[in-house]
Amino acid sequence: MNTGRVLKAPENFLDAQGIRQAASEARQGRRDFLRGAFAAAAAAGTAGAAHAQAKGDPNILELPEHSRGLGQPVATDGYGKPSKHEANVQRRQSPGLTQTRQASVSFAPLQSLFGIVTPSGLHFERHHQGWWDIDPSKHRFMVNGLVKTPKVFTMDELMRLPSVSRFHFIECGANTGMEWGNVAVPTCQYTHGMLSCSEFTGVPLITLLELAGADLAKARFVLAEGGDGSSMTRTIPMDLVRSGEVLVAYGQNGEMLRPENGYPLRLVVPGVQGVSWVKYLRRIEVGDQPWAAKDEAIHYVDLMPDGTHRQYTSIQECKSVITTPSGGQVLLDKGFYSITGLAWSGRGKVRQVDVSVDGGRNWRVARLQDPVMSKCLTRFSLDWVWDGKPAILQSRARDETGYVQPGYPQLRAVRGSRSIYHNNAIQSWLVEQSGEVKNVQLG
Ligand SMILES: Nc1nc2c(c(=O)[nH]1)N[C@H]1C(S)=C(S)[C@@H](COP(=O)(O)O)O[C@H]1N2
Ligand SMILES: [Mo]
Repeated sequence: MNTGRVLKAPENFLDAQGIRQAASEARQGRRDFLRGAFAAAAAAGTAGAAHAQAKGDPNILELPEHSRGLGQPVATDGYGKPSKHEANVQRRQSPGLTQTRQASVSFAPLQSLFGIVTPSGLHFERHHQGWWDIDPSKHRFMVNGLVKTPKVFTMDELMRLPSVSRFHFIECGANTGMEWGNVAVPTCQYTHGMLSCSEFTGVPLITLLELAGADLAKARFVLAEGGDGSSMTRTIPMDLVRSGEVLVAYGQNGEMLRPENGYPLRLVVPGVQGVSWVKYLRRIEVGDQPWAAKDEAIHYVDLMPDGTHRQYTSIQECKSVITTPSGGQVLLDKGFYSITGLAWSGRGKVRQVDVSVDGGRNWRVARLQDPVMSKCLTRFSLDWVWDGKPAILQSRARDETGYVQPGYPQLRAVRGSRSIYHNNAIQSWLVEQSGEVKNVQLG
């Protein structure tokens, strides 16, 4: 059985010519390697390709420099960095989107990640008015509105309180937005990369409301306000806050939040679209009706087929994507591959993921990797032997409420075709006979 080899998509995903060139070089390298191995086997009179390969390969025959020389001393810059061989693994801006310096987005390289956690330096970014590196000693957080005593907290005061740490995904409501128009951006970094998952640490918002003596009988909503120039404000239902899930967070993956992700304080609203996870959080107001702020009246609304705007769509519905093999990658051989990807639901745990390799005619149940957590990314995988013929790979997730991720025809039947936000349709990757993987949309 061959062990499937996937060519990592090169730096410039959009350059199809470059991808082809790199794939052909990689294949040529493999042919030369095998030819050398068989020649060595013939010369040595041994049988067995594995043994022969080992015989001819200088990478196993010769002691490398790192086994003979002196290694580097401990890192002097104090904060570790990835291997220089991983320089291709980066956040990227989509060439298909208009960017200004202040209103910008970068996408996480989902195709290069393992497990469920997004390294903080690769977390996607979405800034409505640029990012800041705020001095935590000057940052203040205020609670006001329907409270007995409006309160102002320093970071020290917040960080003295009992904290919790929880793993959750964050997904921008605009993730996969370009696929509404069947733009077919080339890689899963651009189709699904406004998605990340971290362990967040902070204080449940309900604790802070109680400290301020919030009128919990009257309170129905809170308004969260950010400290950057975009004056990001979002209404959040009290039910989510009451559950204890909403966090006023300062920690991300064991360290303080990164500046791009809201340092020193951000709201974590599990299951809800990214825009409500207000960064540089400076104020929570308790109220009894929604505020209809600019970020919820004109942005992140869904244009429905009947011409009305659906407001306050907040929960990110169940969704999944295959990250390997995915668009821009190249399968170099026939044979065994581990199809793998991510599934998530804003309504709880992922219960099952089905994978199809024939465009949805047949489905097999994928393995879910532990741990499977609520409102968190879940890693799935499925064994596959590629026969070298064109194949269409799809994944379809189901969550613990029984909701099943829709195909494009089902999604469009409900949502029409003029949306920008909240696209959770099944993604299809076409594996061509050449091994190249392309983004395609089925019916
Ligand atoms: N203060 C503030 N909060 C914000 C934003 C912003 O621009 N300013 N962007 C929002 C949007 S639209 C998203 S998707 C998430 C992105 O979070 P990230 O940059 O940490 O990925 O933050 C949200 N919170
Ligand atoms: Mo967003």
